[in-house]
Amino acid sequence: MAGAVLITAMAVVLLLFWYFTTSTYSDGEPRPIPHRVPILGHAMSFARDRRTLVAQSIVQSKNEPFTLLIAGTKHYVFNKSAEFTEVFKNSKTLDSVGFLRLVMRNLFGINATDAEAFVAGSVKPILHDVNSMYLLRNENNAVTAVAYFDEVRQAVERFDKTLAQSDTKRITKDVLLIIAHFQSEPTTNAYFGKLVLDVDPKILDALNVVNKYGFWSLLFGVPRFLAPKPYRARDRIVHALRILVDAINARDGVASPYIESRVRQLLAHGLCRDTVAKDVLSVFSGVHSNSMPTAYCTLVELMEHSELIPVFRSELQEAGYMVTLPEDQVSIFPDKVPRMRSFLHEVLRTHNNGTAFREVLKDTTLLAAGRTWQLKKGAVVDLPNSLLCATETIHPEPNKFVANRFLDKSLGGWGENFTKTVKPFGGGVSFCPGRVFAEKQILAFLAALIEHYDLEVVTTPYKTPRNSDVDEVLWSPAIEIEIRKRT
Ligand code: HEM
Ligand SMILES: *[C@@H]1O[C@H](CO)[C@@H](O)[C@H](O)[C@H]1NC(C)=O
Ligand SMILES: *[C@@H]1O[C@H](CO)[C@@H](O)[C@H](O)[C@H]1NC(C)=O
Ligand SMILES: *[C@@H]1O[C@H](CO)[C@@H](O)[C@H](O)[C@H]1NC(C)=O
Ligand SMILES: CC(=O)N[C@H]1CO[C@H](CO)[C@@H](O)[C@@H]1O
Repeated sequence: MAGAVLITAMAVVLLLFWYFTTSTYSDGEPRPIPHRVPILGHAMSFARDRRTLVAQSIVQSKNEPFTLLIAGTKHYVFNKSAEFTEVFKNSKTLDSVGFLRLVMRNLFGINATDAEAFVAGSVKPILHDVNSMYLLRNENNAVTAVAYFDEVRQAVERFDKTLAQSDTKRITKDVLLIIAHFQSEPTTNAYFGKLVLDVDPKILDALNVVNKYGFWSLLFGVPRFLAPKPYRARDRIVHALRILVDAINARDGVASPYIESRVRQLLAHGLCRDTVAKDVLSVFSGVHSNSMPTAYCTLVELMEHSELIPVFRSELQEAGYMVTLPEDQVSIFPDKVPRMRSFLHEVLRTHNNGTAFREVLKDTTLLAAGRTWQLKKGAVVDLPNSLLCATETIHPEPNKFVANRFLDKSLGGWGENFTKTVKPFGGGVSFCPGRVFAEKQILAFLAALIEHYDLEVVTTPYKTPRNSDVDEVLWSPAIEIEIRKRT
């Protein structure tokens, strides 16, 4: 009897709780997708497989924007290009400040006061200006690009020596290690100077540990004793970068003009060296954590479409790659290799797994694609780029890998424009400022490999990673490639 009363009482409490915590929706909001579990809503399926959940919801809502309740927060999901553009434009009230705060504090370990200055205070404009000035302005961007092309050349020379000394004149190497040697180490030297790899030759391995074991646990603030590995790896990187900050503070010519300027401005602004080292960590992660997995997918896709290797080689020959000095290669990458460039963007499109987030800071009226939406303060806007990449009306035959999709029609391609449509680099105020370098970085890496070497995958069978998220690539089974000098 007492048991029955208790159960009834509990049921009443639960129902009241549910009633008071169930979100209500006004007419102008995107329609909610019904869920069974109160408050948590779609949280479980969102965590398990976001792509499928969103795709099913789109079908259910007949291609209209919709709302998913996730752990008590409304997520408005849009997937039309015009809606993306409008959301990006409303950057005053639709902003990712909360997410960025989490990134600065938890992922990079910057203290609360300083993190606030980075995401919303006086440091924000400094970073915006230094990024625009050095990463986006052509003449400045070219300085680091040239340093990188020369580092790639040196990496080829070093590898040639090792190859010549080997008995069989062939070396089998894991794809991750190929990228470390021909792309990530050259990038590290070009941006941060030789000092960093001198101080810690294993610093890139430490970044892989952070990305493989720690990205989500660090981001969500899992305590150190539960995830000691990524915390230790992060400390190790910050330690090396702290030495770099000291060196930049003491003398000229230690790192690229971009990094030197960034570090000096932050120090002059009064930030302590520890915080500045952690800011350099954010750039260190920025130059590697998206480019490395993209290069990985690009190389593996090229192995699968090996008929393209001769096509790319003749494009490179026509561009004069082998007779062009590193300081003149900015004229080649990306403009003189349109076929390789189209291929890279098709890899980005087909392996894109990203969602851009914006928090609704104030009630906002959004006018997009001929409709008006009321977005309520406290909700989150989700822009799943990965779905845009798979939309038929934007990219005909979206499930087909078309190497020439982004090649001009006059050159026999499909003539799609990646800057208009594909959004692997995000958009709006957080549009990746590294995108100009990223293209040069990956194209020059690929060019050096195919021009100097014959490559053959020796792992059978092997599986191309489904997406170019860094953790996906680091967790996927190793692929080995045999490398021989091209004759
Ligand atoms: C294929 C390579 C790359 C991809 C796909 C990529 C993608 C992205 C995306 C999607 C964002 C925006 C995140 C958001 O909206 O919250 C971003 C931000 C950023 N990226 Fe990249 N990135 C790449 C390479 C690079 C490189 C090489 C650099 C540096 C040279 C770089 C530097 C940055 C920085 C500094 C930000 C932060 C911008 C800000 O919020 O102010 N990225 N990247
Ligand atoms: C939204 O995404 C789905 C992919 O799941 C696609 O079929 C649909 O056409 C997209 N709608 C628009 C308007 O982009
Ligand atoms: C955070 O670091 C700054 C130096 O960059 C220091 O002045 C400040 O006191 C620190 N704040 C906290 C809360 O530890
Ligand atoms: C592609 O689209 C972008 C942005 O809309 C535009 O600036 C650029 O000129 C276009 N390129 C071509 C080749 O149409
Ligand atoms: C947003 C998105 O598309 N996420 C997907 C990324 O890839 C993993 C597995 O490869 C999926 O489970 C996610 O849904």
